[in-house]
Amino acid sequence: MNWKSMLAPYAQVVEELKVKLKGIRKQFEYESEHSPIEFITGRVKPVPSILEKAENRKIPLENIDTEIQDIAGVRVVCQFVDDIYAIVEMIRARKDLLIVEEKDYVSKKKDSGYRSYHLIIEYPVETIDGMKKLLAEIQIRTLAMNFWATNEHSLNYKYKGSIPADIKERLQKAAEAAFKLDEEMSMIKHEVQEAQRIFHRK
Ligand code: 0O2
Repeated sequence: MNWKSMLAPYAQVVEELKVKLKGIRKQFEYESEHSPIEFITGRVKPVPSILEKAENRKIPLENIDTEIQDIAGVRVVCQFVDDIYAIVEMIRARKDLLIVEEKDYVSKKKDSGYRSYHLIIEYPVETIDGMKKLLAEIQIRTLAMNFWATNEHSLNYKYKGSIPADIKERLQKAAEAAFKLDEEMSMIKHEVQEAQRIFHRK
């Protein structure tokens, strides 16, 4: 497998999605309105992670482009839980991509404690061999959810997927605390947004 040439269009998808999502953030900024987007990151899944996922799920290499949906991944991080749904609606209304699957781990967390909203999209990208429709995953989450997921991801890496029970318990508690933080911040959302508008105009 020539990984470099296989992954090049995915890198293009990540870059294009980042530009487009950053465009949304900029437009809100110019309007001096609260932007539902705090920051955006993106990555192409590293080859060892693609191979590991393919092996764990018994996916033949020739099928990875259709069966591994997050080779191209973009993450949108927001301040408030409501912002997540606002972004989902904005993405739903777009004509330059198609949502093929939605996973709402915001209202229904995963057993690990993980919360995030996942959209699997089909995105048309122009390549030297013509247009290709590739799958990509957009993860949308709050700053608190992101903090939790980043730490849990590091621990999972350290313990190779088998986090000790006592740490798992702490993580569950931390997930609850992050959830509570999001709930509390939602209660004073308008205050915070007004303060930030004043700050932004200065
Ligand atoms: P990496 O290193 O981020 O690329 P499914 O078949 O739907 O059950 P699938 O296809 O893995 O599972 O999709 P899912 O559940 O939507 O998860 C895809 C990605 O979401 C993961 O990619 C993580 O980025 C993130 N994610 C899902 N569950 C968790 C979790 O419990 N903790 C953390 N920290 N992240 C999670 P990868 O490939 O696992 O990892």
